[in-house]
Amino acid sequence: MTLRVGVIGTGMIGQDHIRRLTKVLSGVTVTGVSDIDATRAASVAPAGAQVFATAQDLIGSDSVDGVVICSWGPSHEDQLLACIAAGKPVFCEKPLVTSQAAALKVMAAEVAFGRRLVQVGFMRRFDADYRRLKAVIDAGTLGAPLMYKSVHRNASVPEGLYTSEMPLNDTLVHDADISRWLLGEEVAGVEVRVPRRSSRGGDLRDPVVVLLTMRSGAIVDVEISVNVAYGYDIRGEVSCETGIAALPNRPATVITDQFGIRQAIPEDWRERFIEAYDQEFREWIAAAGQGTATGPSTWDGYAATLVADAALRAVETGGSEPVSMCEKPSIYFS
Ligand code: NAD
Ligand code: ISE
Repeated sequence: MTLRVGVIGTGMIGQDHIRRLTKVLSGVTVTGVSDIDATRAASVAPAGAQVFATAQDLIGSDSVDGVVICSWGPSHEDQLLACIAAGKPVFCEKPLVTSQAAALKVMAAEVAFGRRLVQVGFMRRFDADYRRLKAVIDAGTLGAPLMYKSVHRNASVPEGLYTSEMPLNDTLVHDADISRWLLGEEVAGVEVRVPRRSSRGGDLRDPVVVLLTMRSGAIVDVEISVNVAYGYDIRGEVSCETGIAALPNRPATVITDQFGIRQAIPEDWRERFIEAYDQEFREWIAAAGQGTATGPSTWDGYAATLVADAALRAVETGGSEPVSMCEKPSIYFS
C-alpha cells in the first residue's frame, strides 16, 4: 500500500522532506502541500500534488492518509489537533508545540482518541551513531552514566528571524530529548549560564550553557552556540562509572594541500543528519500505514517543552528551575 501524504509548511525543512518523500523513500507519495505562502507551496509542489489553500483543507482531504507538519512552531498546536480529530497519523517537526498548555491539550486529544497518532521530529534518535552510543550505555558495561556533555553548534541562524529565546525554546529541545533518551530518565531541574556574547550574532544571546539535572542526579551540560561560522558541529560524550562513551567524528575525506591536512564539516543539519531523517521517515511511514505512530511521542514533545519553559525561566531568575511532569498516560509506555 502507498501512503498518501500531505505536507504543511514548504520552507527549508519542508522542501527537504518533500525531496526525501518523493525521491528517496518508497511506499509513499506526496499528494498535497499547503503553506501560508501559497506561491512557495505551488513552486515546490511535486508533480500531481494538489496545492491546498489552508492546512485544515489538506488535513481534511480524502486524498491525504498522513500529514507532515513543517510549519513554524506556534502553528503546530492547531494543526496537530486537526490531524488527531481527523484520526490521521501525523509527523510533526520539532518543537511539538511552544507551551506547556498546548502540549497538554494535544496529549489529552491523543489520549481521548485512544492510540498514538503523533511522531515528533527528534531525528537524532534515528542517527546510527547515537543509536550505537545508546546501545553501549544500555549494555551497562561502563557502569551507570553520571554526566553527559552535549555540544550543539550551528554555523549561523537566520538574522532577525532567530531570536534570543530560540537557543532555549527551539534549539535546546534536541539536546533535552536526546539526553532523556540516552540516559533513560526525565529532567528534574534546569539552570542556564550566559557566557561572553559572540559578536557575530548582534544582540542575540549566544552562546548559552544549560545544565540539566536528571532525576537520578546525573548532570547534562549543553553548549548551544548558533553562530560559529565553521559549520554544524554536534558532539556528545557520556561519562560513566568506569569509562567514557562518545559520538565519533563523522568520517569525511581527508584533504591534504597547501592549507594543511583537513576534513570537511557538515554545513547544516540537512547534511549532518541526512540518513537520520531518512530513517525517521521510514519508521513513520511503516507505522502510519498501520494507522498509528512510533518513535518520539507527544509525551517526549511535552517533556522537551517543559525543559524549554524551565530554561527560559532560569535565564531570568539565574537559579535552578524545577521541571514537574503530569502522570504519563498509558499510550506512551512502549
Ligand atoms: P521555514 O521558515 O524555512 O519554513 C516554514 C514554512 O512554514 C514557511 O514556508 C511558512 O510560510 C510556513 N508556515 C508558517 N506557518 C504556517 C501555517 N500556519 N500554515 C502553513 N504554513 C505555514 O522554517 P524551517 O526551518 O523549515 O522550520 C520549520 C519547522 O521545522 C520548525 O518547527 C523548525 O523548528 C523545524 N526544523 C527542524 C529541524 C530538525 O533538525 N529537525 C531543522 C530545521 C527546522
Ligand atoms: C533547527 O530548527 C533545528 O532543528 C536544527 O536541528 C538545530 O540545530 C537548529 O538550531 C534549529 O534552529
